[in-house]
Amino acid sequence: MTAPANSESRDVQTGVSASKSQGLLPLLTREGKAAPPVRIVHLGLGAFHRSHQAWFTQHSPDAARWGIAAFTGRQPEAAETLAAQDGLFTLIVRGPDGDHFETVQSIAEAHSGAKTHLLDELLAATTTSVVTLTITEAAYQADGPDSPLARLVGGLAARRARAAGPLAVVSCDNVASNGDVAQAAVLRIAEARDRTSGEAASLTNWIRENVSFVNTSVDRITPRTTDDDIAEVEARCGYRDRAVAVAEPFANWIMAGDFPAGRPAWEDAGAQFVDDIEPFENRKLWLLNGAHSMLAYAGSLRGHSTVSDALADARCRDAVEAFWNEAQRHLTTSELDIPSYRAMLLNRFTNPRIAHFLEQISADGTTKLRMRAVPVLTAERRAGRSGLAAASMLAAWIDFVSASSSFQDPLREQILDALALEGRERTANLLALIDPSLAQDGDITYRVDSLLGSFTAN
Ligand code: CS2
Repeated sequence: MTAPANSESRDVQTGVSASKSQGLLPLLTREGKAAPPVRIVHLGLGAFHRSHQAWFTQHSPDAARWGIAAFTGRQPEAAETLAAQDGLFTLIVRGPDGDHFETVQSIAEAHSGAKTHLLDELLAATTTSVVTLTITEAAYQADGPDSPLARLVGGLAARRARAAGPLAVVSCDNVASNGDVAQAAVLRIAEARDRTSGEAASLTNWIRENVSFVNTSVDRITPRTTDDDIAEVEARCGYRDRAVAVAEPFANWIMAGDFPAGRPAWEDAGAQFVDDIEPFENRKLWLLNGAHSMLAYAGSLRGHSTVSDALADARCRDAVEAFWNEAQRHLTTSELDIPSYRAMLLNRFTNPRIAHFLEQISADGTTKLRMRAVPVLTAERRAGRSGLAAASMLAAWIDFVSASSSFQDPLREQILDALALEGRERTANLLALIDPSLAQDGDITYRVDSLLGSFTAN
């Protein structure tokens, strides 16, 4: 959806600090005006949080009552930049015909994730009702004491100690059943804490009884902000903003679950609340994100650098369409309306003004493909078919990590070890890092192995 008509989307001059120094344009700030009171805590302050949850909150009719305190992963920089602007930032909504600028005001505070005492304080406040997460797909498996979910558990312990009541945790990462996965990870961490704390009453039980984990499907293409985008805001809006985010006009947020302490009226900003989220989440993860991963690996191998460039290459486009054909056999709920969803995706991907870099998408392949390619391959195999297109995505990933020295992945070291092997064993070991069940199926290894090199061949 695009910005609702009642949004405060346009007065770009509002909130510009009058103090000019050394000929610089004034910095975007609130100019002493109050921020909305914090009732949402966010972990994982990045561009997607700004273009999605912060934007939906801003567009809710009760936005004035719902401020966000957003924490970065660990590094302080993004928080410092945003804090210097009182949490304000410009969203460039980049449509096919031009840019639209919007000052988003819903982030009331921005903090470094390292400030755990502050996180504890905010989570222990009765006024805090919702925690949103964009901590990356890979972080749901990270168990270290300093992982974002460990910090969340620390905050929940503080909330329990203060008897501050229930709240909702809303995972906004591209993970299948993201709320359930978040819940399982949080309970695992809480159980470990209970074992060492020696307390009679358990934190685990408190979380079970008081914390609702909402499942969501989130969608808005948010390419990395460039220096040109920052310069464009200076030129067009007349202020300096170091926290600009860029996104396509489309935005979608589907949720299923309870909000025991309330929430903004996000439905009035276009969010949907459903009882059964699984079909919607599969449609998005398989069709949108699956196509993205296909293009990221096949497209990079064929020398392309953006989604739209890769899609203009018939070999890549055919691979995407073939994968969609396989995936859609398992997306049968009628309200999913797959033909229009596919058509809309092609439109979104070919927005000529969005440079969505494949490099950004190619990171963390083991985690992403587990959610994007494996379910389709498994479903195809179960139906007695080969899952050729899904297998070709896996082969493209293997070729990609073989060719790239700088790929990012939480399992990078294990990938490098497996890459040193040879033949079918090498393929099986690499597939096992995505999902052990893949390597146990000899036919899959054989098929993926035989597809290696297909995107690099002429
Ligand atoms: C992309 C997603 O980087 C990626 O893995 O597939 O970030 C994608 O752009 C978003 O999910 C779109 O909503």
